[in-house]
Amino acid sequence: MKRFVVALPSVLGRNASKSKLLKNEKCVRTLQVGRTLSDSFTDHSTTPFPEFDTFATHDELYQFSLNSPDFFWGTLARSRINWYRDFGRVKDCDLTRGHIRWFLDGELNVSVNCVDRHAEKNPDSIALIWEKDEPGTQEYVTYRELLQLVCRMSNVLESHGVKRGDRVAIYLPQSPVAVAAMLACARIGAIHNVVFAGFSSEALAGRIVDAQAETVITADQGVRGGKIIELKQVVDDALKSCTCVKRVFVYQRTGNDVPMGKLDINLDKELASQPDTHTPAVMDSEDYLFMLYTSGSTGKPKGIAHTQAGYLLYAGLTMKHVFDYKPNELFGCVADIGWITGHTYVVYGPLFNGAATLLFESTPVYPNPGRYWETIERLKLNHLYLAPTALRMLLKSGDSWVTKYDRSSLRKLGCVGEPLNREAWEWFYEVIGEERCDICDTWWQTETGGIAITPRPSAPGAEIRPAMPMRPFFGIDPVLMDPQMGTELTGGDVKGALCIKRPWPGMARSIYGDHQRFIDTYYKTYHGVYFTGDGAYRTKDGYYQITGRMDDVLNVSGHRLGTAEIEDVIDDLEETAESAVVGFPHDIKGWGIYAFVVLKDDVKTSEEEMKTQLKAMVKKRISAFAQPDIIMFTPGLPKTRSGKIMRRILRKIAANQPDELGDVSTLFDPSIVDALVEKHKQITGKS
Ligand code: 7RM
Repeated sequence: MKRFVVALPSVLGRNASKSKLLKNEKCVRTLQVGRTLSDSFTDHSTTPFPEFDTFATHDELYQFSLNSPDFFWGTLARSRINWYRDFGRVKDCDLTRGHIRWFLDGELNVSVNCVDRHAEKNPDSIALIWEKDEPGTQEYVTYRELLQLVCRMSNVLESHGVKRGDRVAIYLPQSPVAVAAMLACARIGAIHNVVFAGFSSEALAGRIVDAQAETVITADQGVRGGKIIELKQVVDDALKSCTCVKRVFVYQRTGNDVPMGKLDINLDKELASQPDTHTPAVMDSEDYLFMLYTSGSTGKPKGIAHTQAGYLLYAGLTMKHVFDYKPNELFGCVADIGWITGHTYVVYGPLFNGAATLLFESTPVYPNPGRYWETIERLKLNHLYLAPTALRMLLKSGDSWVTKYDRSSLRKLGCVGEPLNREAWEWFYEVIGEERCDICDTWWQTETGGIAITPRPSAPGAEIRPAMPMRPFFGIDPVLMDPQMGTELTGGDVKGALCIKRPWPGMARSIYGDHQRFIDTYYKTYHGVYFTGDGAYRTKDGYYQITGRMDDVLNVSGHRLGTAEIEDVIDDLEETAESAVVGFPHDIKGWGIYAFVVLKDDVKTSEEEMKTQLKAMVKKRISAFAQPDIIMFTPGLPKTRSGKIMRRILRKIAANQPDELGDVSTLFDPSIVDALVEKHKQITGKS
């Protein structure tokens, strides 16, 4: 078995001595809730909730979680988290003010809960399976090795002056070093701000500046789909507009030469020179653990802030119970750590439970569309959690890429990010899972911290219907609101705005640096309940199906994008007068991006040239996945008399539904609609 060695054999290795591990006993002894780390919850008995074995049915326990949330969550928090100091009140929440506090005055360390306690009990069990870009080059990291790496990383950060409460931007490829960087921040009390390593330098800069991060952790280069990604170069470009950054740690992923400047520090060398033990910081339950940027309908992406204990508990519980994780199983969430799915189901959820978790560095189609299935055969993964967009893409390549590999190790399958259409669901169930594995269509958001609606857990053998997340998780109380009346819709067979009525431990606490925006975005639309931004349908039997976003947020291949973000870039083209971006249904990506662009008078540049320029600008300012699929140059946009763009009309045109435009008489200039329909036909060849 190949071991991960951070390019230096001395850092980690099989022969790490036991005495070194014992140095970490310091933190074991300071636990004040009357037990050692080894007593911690790792029960995997036949009953999933040994804490509540008096409840006969799933439904009873679910009802109890709603009716007695303090007892429910308090019990689980005590049994599953290792605390330095027990908490007092279970919660203190007032959603009208976006005031959310869980496990008050409790003290803990998240990295100790994710690493130390497992390293003590099962030092040689696998923590990370690094599925590197090249098939067959995987590396394994045990809990002992992960602990040593996290400790070294913590010492590196502290020795360079990174302190509790500091924001640390992480711009790294999927790798053990990236996981260790996140956990080291947690260990020393710094707040990590992971930026997906596919974002452009401007997007990265915006996130560094908004967070006022003094520290950046990056790599020389990334490797994905056989291609080199110049990560350090992107950071260098970003730093031209960030004056707050004082140091940049550079991990050698490829070891190729990259220019090093005066802020740059060789991370590999630093790691090698630091001791592999470290005394963790004692954190309050409600100290920030991390922030993660996500797109909304207006303005710049928001730094969603999560705290320590509530997030950790919710990540751990959902990972274990939604996927029915059993000890020694290999868990494979193929999301990137740059997204919330990677935070919760690659890092915190699995490690909290002492699981072996996959770090997938490659793409679903490298070197061919059999990659996922070949990986499953080779690594013998028991769980696979992926995005519908990947499934839809692979479905098109045909069954033979799947069936030529042995998938008998698979036990549970999950997906997240966008609605999973019926065809893809059936392919997932029948072809991938050979009708043997439950499919969990999991609905949740950056803001919810973890899975909120999902078919499992549920009563043994309970039905799973295609293409809907169906049932709320424990403690989650979904409601549908009438968008016109602002009141709750009751009963079945209704559609409305999906809200969640009661607080749960994993929910976001704030938008970093702008609590008012947090209240305005999530708690004002429907007074005092959390508004998700999604619409949903509730069936007669009370099951939930997500109908899509109700605001100007697009979900492209599972990436959340505000239409306003793209418009901002388009408007910066010299020739642009104004623009409107909408989504249109797309076979593979879920949604495609359609940009309507009004040009200034007397523009001489050719349309082709401007299209190329616009795409390049969007790629540079946001990312490649944000580039419009279709750009239409138009003399005007459909506007109301008050000047509001009627996006509904643009959406219909983009979706090839000119017959369903509805009433256009309120438009200032209704004739513009015909012009748009005509031009759309020309561009797409569709009527
Ligand atoms: C985890 C994640 C959140 C948005 C959300 C929805 C959409 C997510 C599903 C889904 C239909 C699903 N976080 N979404 N899961 N739509 N069915 N199972 O994706 O913050 O990046 O996006 O994604 O619109 O609001 S996210």
